[in-house]
Amino acid sequence: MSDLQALREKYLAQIEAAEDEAAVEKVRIAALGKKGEISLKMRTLGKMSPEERRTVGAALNALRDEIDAAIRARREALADAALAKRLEKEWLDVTLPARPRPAGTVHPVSQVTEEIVAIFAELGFSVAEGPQVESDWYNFDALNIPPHHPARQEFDTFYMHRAEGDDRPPHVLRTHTSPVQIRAMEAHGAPIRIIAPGRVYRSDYDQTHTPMFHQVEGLAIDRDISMANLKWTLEEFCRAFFEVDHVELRFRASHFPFTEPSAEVDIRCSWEGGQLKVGEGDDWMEILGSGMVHPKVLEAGGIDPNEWQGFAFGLGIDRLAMLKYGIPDLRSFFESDLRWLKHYGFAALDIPTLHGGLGR
Ligand code: 2U9
Repeated sequence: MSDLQALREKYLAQIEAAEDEAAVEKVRIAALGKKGEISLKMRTLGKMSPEERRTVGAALNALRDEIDAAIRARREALADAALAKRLEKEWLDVTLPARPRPAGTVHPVSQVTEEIVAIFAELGFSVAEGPQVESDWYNFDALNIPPHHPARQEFDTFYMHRAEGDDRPPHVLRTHTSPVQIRAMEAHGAPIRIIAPGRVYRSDYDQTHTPMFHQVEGLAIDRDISMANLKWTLEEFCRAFFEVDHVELRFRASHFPFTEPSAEVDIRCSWEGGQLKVGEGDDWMEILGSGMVHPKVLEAGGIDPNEWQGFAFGLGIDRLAMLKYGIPDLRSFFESDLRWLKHYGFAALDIPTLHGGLGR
């Protein structure tokens, strides 16, 4: 039995001293492998007397189990140590801020368009869109601006080139989004409540004019719509857009070919220290044009003016963006200067809603 004790001590010491998996395996083979020392000893049991076999067999089994358990424990310890060593090198600091990624911004015109759409959606208006190249009928005639009417000159229109002999009707870059509303009237009839935001074009360029700019026009047609509905709608719009509880609007008689009567709308404001405040003060600022849709325009859209009437309005999105966000020069809007876009642009997730707040 004392040689078993010697074997036990020898192998347990070797297992303890094994520095890696290969060394452990070597010990396992030497002790418990097919030709291992303990396996060979087990084979000698057959030649023993039953008495001896029982005691030596039990002792050998116990020794084999003990060495097997020691090998397993050593393997586990080596694996734990290797993992600990790896983790020491491979740790991550999950508290580090993410690497900054260059992110684009939402242009103020897009942001303000979304703000306006959100407000009018709440008031029951749908968004309508249409082509930017229009026939002169949709852009002018249908809006009660016949050929040779002086208003055609006022619009500084861009005409599309037509080759000699091309007998298609003249086409223009739309000078307002009104043709979108004519098309919507044709397609859906009355009643209708829409806004038409989009790009429009006029040949003009200075600090407050660019040849391409953005408009929103609105149209509400029903059986008994009046200027009172127009006034309430525009007041609600201004309160929501400028984010103030109180606004005061002033309607000044004006003239547009497509509305009768027509009014330009001013909002009460102050300009203290160059800062615009809406709803208070002694100044008035013109913000939009409006009126009751001219019967001839209803007719052009296929709507019977004896049965239906409605209001319309138009406003410049770019100018509203300048006013709301304090942007001084309109021309800078379309220069694609990345520093300007970074400064005045909006975060992509800053989506305007009435409940979540419209602006910054
Ligand atoms: C239809 C009928 C009537 C739209 C209107 C205005 C008055 C107006 C200007 C505001 C600033 C253009 O961008 S701007 O220069 N617009 O003053 N627009 S009424 O009237 C319509 C539109 C469509 C079928």
